[in-house]
Amino acid sequence: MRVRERLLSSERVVVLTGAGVSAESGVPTFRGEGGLWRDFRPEDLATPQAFKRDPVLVWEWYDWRRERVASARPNPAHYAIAEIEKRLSGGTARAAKTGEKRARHGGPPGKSFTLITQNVDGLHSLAGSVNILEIHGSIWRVRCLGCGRETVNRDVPIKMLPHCACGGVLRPAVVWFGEALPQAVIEAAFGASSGADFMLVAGTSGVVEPAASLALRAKERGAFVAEINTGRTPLSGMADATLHGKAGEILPGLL
Ligand code: BJW
Ligand code: ZN
Repeated sequence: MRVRERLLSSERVVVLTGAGVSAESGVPTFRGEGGLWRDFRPEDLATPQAFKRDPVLVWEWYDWRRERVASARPNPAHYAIAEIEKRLSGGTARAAKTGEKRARHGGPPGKSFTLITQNVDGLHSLAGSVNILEIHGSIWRVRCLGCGRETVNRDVPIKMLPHCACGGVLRPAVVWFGEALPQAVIEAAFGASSGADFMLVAGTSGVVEPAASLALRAKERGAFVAEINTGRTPLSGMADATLHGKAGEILPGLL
């Protein structure tokens, strides 16, 4: 069965996305040609130790990225993913979360859709996706190292060095190397992956854990796994279908 038919006839669909999905919006990826890790070392910028050593340097890097993301718009890949959610939930994407529209308008019964994203840019929400698990946090949220409070902050540029009302230093509310992912979010992601009958893995290098294991879990539990990527990844070998090319070109074709 072709990927498109599989997708639309599946009952519990999970989409796992990575930086490649935002590449066509002008948001730089991490690895590969033009990737952020070509010019910057992750250990200097994306670890708690780096922030402790030089919080201004780390914030300057995030400020630069926030500025780029602020002017980025969702691309056809983001919109196609939002449309998949909408179709599976029988109406608006919001119905996927509330089940309301499905109940009222008789959309496909018993279908579920979960978007698991490693991206911190918020472009999936802007495109209309609703049931989203942001497993690596959000570039638009900050967390206080003093009181632990997490808030939305959309200032571009952000005031250097940002502080909380309690006097504590604020950090980006993203997940750095060596840090645990938000427990409830990663548990929900493993739950959805374990129960999926179809998983679409798009635009991720599949090298960062535990994100990559979500695809392996879905496969282990019997899901059909399809991958969309411009290149091969460590997940390509186990995928049931690999669609080679740009997410913004392939995804709309699945609808
Ligand atoms: C296109 C395209 C187009 C391009 N269309 N495709 C097991 C084994 C080995 C190591 C570990 C392990 N378990 C844990 C680790 C350590 C580490 C890890 O995974 N290291 C590996 C890299 C070796 N993991 C962690 O540290 C994680 N934490 C953890 O496990 O904690 C344990 C713990 C438990 C309890 C207490 C304490 C600790 C945390 C990982 C956090 C990752 N953080 C980052 C930064 C987020 C914030 C920010 O954005 O600044 O997340 S790193 C970066 O990588 C970012 C991304 O979300 C993530 C994944 O990258 P992604 O999305 O795959 O992007 P790219 O650029 O790598 O790939 C893009 C792909 O798209 C490519 O394949 C292209 O071909 C493709 N593409 N254009 C389609 N148009
Ligand atoms: Zn505080």
